[in-house]
Formats: sequence, C-alpha cells, structure tokens
Amino acid sequence: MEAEMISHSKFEPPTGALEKFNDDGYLCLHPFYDADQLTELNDQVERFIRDVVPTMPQEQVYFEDKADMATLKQLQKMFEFDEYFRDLMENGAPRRIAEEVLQDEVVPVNMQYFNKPPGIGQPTPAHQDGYYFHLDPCEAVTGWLALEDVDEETGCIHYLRGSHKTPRFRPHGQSGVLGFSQGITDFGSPADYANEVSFPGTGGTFLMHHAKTVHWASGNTSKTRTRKALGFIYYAKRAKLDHIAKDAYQTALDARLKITEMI
Ligand SMILES: O=C(O)CCC(=O)C(=O)O
Repeated sequence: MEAEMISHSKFEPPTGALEKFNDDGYLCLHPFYDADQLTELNDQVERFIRDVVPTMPQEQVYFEDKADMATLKQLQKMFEFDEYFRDLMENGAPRRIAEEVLQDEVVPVNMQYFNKPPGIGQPTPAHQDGYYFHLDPCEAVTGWLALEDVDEETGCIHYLRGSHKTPRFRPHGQSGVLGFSQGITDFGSPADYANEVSFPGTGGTFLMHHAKTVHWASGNTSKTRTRKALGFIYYAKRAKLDHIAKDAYQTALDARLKITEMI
C-alpha cells in the first residue's frame, strides 16, 4: 500500500542542513509533516497497533507493564511487518535526510515506535546509539518524529551539542530501563549540561541525530498525556557491521529481558 499523503519524491533537505548537522550532531526540522500528514501517520500507527502488533514476536513489543496492554511503550522493526511503514522507511523523506547528512547511500535498519504512557513512562537514560550499533566507522543516524506535541513534562528529547565529535564512546552500563538497556555511567557533570539543548515541539517536528550524539529524555510525569514518536535508524553504506558482536549483544539482551521477565 502506498502512503496516501506523505510526499516522498519531492522532499529536498533544507539548505545548510549538512553543515548544521556536522557542527551540532543533530538537526531539528519543523514542521516536517503538516496536520493532515500527521493525522494520516497517527491513523496508520493506530491501525498497526490494532492489527499488526498481535502478530509480532514478543522480543519486538515492549510494555511498561506487560500485564496491561494499554501501557505499550516500544515497537521494533515496524517496517518489516507492514507495507505502509516499509514504504515510509525506505522511500520517505527521513531516508533522504539521512543520505544528505551521512553523505552516502544508507541502509534502513530499524523503525521504532516510542511511547511514554501518562504517569508511568520511564526516563530515557543518556546514551549514544552507536554504542550498541557495532559499526566501523560509526556512521549512522536516528530520525525521531513527534507524533504529538511534546514538552518537558511528557519527556522531550535532549541532546548534548557537539558530543558526536569525540572519538570514543562514553562508558555505558546496564540501565535497567526496558528499550534503552544501556546508559552512560558517568553522565551528569556540569560539563555535560553546559551544551545541553532540549526539543519541546509540536506534533510533526522531526529530529535527526548522529549515532555518537549523546541524548536522553525524562519520564512522562503528565497524568493525562501520552508521548508518542517514531524512530528511523539508517546506517551509512560505508559503515561495516560487526555481525558477531551485534548478534552476541542482541542474544544476551533478549535472554536477560526474558529472565528478568521484562518482556
Ligand atoms: O524516545 C525517546 O525517549 C528516546 C529515543 C532514542 O533514544 C532514540 O531514538 O535514539
């Protein structure tokens, strides 16, 4: 099925996007999708949750409370289960921006749904995505699309400007947070907060960050509002995946989540 209103072919990244991305380690584009497009996207997400999620393996569906289906917090690999989201991932504007900022062809790797349910949505620990991508060189991006208005109360994204420029990853360790299993263990110094930028915004706002950019979000303390978003992960073609390290990491993670009964 073709996306109905999401225009794919016409999109061109704005002038200066590459320079800004290279300087800061992220981009913020808004409004990226207008109100009609956002309605379409939200309708499709609702359909996916109703019709497709029940057919997905449990490793790819995370709940804050797995006894309560209303607390759905994260979905993995949406584009592998559904034509609409495959088309969006493979042919949509996020891919065009990824190609521009990585200056390469890209490989679509993961499309995720992120929700922080009201009152119980947990914080996203500070992390660098590349730490668990296992790429050499670490050339990859994550796009993040707000499906609704987001602010500090519901848990907007925070970036550490320029943090993608450091040659090594920060030390990471198990965070205990389902869906964000690794967090930076020495995060939180005044130097960390000196370059902090946060992105409250309206639904349709689109962010993209480099795989080395440090980012985090607080939990959702609103009693009534959700915080729904889509994530788009693309690897640069020149980035080589260490399959052995990646598979070992994924197998250990899935086993740990099952043992601890988190999934
Ligand atoms: O949605 C969030 O809170 C965090 C998303 C994230 O860490 C990512 O897309 O890399």
